[in-house]
Amino acid sequence: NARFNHVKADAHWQRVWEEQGSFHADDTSAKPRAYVLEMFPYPSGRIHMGHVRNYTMGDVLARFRRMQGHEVLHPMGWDAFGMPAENAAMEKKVHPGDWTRANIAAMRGQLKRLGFALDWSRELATCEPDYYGQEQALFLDLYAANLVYRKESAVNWDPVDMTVLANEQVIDGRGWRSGALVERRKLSQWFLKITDFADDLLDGLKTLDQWPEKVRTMQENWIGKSQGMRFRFALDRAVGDIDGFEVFTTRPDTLFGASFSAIAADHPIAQALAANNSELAAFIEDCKRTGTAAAEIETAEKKGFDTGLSVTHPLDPTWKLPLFVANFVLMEYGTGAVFGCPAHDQRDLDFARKYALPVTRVVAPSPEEADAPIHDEAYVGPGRIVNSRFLDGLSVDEAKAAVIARGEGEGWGTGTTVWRLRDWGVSRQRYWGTPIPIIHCESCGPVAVPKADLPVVLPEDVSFDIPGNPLDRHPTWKHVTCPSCNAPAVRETDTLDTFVDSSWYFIRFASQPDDQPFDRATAEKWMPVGQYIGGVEHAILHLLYARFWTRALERIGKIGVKEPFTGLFTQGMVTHETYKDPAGQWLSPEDISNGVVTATGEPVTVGRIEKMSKSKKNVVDPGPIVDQYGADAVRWFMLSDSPPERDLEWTESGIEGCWRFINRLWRITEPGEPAQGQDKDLDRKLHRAIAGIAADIDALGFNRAVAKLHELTNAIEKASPSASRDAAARALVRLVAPMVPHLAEEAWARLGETGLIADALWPKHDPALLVDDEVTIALQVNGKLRDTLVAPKGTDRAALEAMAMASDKIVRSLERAAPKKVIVVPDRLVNIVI
Ligand code: ANZ
Ligand code: ZN
Repeated sequence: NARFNHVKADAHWQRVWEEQGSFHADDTSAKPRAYVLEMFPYPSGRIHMGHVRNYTMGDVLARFRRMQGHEVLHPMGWDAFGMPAENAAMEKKVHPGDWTRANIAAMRGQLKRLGFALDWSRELATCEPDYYGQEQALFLDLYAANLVYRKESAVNWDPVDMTVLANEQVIDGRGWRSGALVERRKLSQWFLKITDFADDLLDGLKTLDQWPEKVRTMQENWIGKSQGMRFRFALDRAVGDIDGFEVFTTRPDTLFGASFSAIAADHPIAQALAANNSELAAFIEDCKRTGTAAAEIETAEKKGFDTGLSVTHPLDPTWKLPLFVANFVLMEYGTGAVFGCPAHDQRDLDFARKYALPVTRVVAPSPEEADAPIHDEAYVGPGRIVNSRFLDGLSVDEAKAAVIARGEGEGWGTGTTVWRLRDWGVSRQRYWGTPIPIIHCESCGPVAVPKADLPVVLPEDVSFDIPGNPLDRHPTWKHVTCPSCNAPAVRETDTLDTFVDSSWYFIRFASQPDDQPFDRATAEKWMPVGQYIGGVEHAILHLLYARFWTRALERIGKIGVKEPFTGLFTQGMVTHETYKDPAGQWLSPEDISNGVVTATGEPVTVGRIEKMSKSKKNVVDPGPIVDQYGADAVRWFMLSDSPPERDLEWTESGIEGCWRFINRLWRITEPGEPAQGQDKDLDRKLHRAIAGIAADIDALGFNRAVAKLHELTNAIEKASPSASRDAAARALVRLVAPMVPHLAEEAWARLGETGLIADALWPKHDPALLVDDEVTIALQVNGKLRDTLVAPKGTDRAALEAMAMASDKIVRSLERAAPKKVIVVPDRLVNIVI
């Protein structure tokens, strides 16, 4: 059997592992624990190469930790709520639950065929009541602790589909499906008080030294702590009884660059003015049609309405600024009013150009640029203050402090700490999500569903034939009695943002009792996750929400952990060449044979190497590849070549190379007649590999570990028969086991070893064999380096002295002088004093 039979071996060992419960994590084990977790997948229908790469990395680490004697928790589950299931329901007329569960079944099968060392007994799906019911319980705990509240807030409303759209579903101001102009609407929505933890979330980042720097910076910027100011503008003419208003700024240093002030369309002053100004009223209506997404406000044309009023500059009573109502000022943010500084804010600059307002530079990167004109781009960089009277020459931060001090001294303004972070709006007007466990009663207001009545289960009998939220129009589901007064009442029909589901699943993996979200003591045995692995696309939201949720649970005494993930690794993407036909249409790799379009014989243009995506048709489905080459070859491919944080290009030749390597491993681990004799060189190579590969896997340097395994394999192949060679081949099986576990089990059994390699320990290395046999000795005369020599390690003093005296360079340096003293430090140096 010169060839490794992956078809047989894969199925066999996967069954054995399952039967023996090999990867069952034991809560009561006395061993040191390791919690290895990859971000759980959304059950879209198929496992893709990105999943394979992600889960292979986690699997190697999990298996390696087991070999190091750890009790490992390595679970898998499904982030199973969300929009695509509802889209499928609308398009294919299948129930979101049926669609999701079928996808889970298919993907579970695919994952199992890759032989991941997962504890399937802990599998969970967020769409099942046993999970989301416990999430509802946690939501109510947070509600009771005042970390949940309800507030009016603007949403993107699609007037044709009669539905709320997520920011991603608004494209150029229009609903992605209906194409209708999206409106801003106010709805009462549920919020989680993440801002309560802003400082702590920021501080905590400092402790996360096993997170990528990049991710920590992204979170820091997202939280966005800075110094700001609120101050009052006096109106030149009162509007009703309003004689001024407050503005909020993060750049008080630029106050001398002000050229206008602006208020939101729904600011009380704008509303009051619109009451007898139909033109303004029409403008306000128009403003409501801009979406709420920051990106959208950024790109929408800046429009304003000149109220004819003006305000007084707080640092100069003779200086008047015109007052506009502007579409880019939001009522929900700050005070709903701003001063505009076109030179240093892009929105203000666009606005100023449109309405011919002055543009004055007040920050310059260098003294020479104090009067450098501003063209199309606002200057938002660092520098010193110019054209600003008493602020001239100060840095931006010094000037901020100076203006705040002046405002506070004179009583027209106050400094504030400002956060970019907003509270987390979790209400979604969707069916396929966790029902928010609240009942609205006319007399009692919002009332928590009693815990005994949880879970609030989603009704199955819903239709997606007409737009809107099926929970809302369900004939009976929402009609209940008020838990506190028994009057007729209605359920909340909003469901939770699916990011809530993924904010605590890692705790539920650690402990999943039936009667509560988790058992504190058991959860704490595993938590925090030692190594979390996933895509960098989750660098901000998911990771921040999970950090928040864990802190919130800590605050209410549910768990003694604040940071959920000690180590974080963000892996690169899997890429592939792209192809086009002569008409410029994307072609999938399957449409091509021998460089031409199979169907037509037309030539194929090979395009750039890009992330696998459906739109570019460069997706390679792992399923058939696993059939053809086996799980181990695919796993090996995922670990080879590229560092794990970089992109990895999928190629046919690459996977073939992996398959050939698997077969080489298979051949050199074949037992033969035991050979005699020692091969010191091979011994040393083996022990270096044992230590080196362990260090590489520890540092998630999988490609480096793979390179070392190639080297060792070459060395074993080249070595003549010896006891050392037999031992090296035997050890090799253990060294490759985390990466190619099916081959390793098969080879292990063939070598006559008892037990599974899944239960075997990592080989021990002999530290003595890691050290070099030869050392470089420094040769000095009066402490000055004159020459070096290479000597066997442990060479004695007399021999070293003799070798030094024989050096030409030393002889020349001595200039015939007689040595007074010779100092020899074995393995290090010889110093001749003259
Ligand atoms: C004057 C100024 C000068 C500003 C300058 C910026 C640059 P971030 O950093 O995103 O928090 N702003 C304040 N309230 C607003 C609102 N309700 N709607 C729209 N914009 C508003 O943004 C803070 C800045 O956004 C504030 O600082 C304010 O413009 C504007 F060179 O004040 B600034
Ligand atoms: Zn009531």
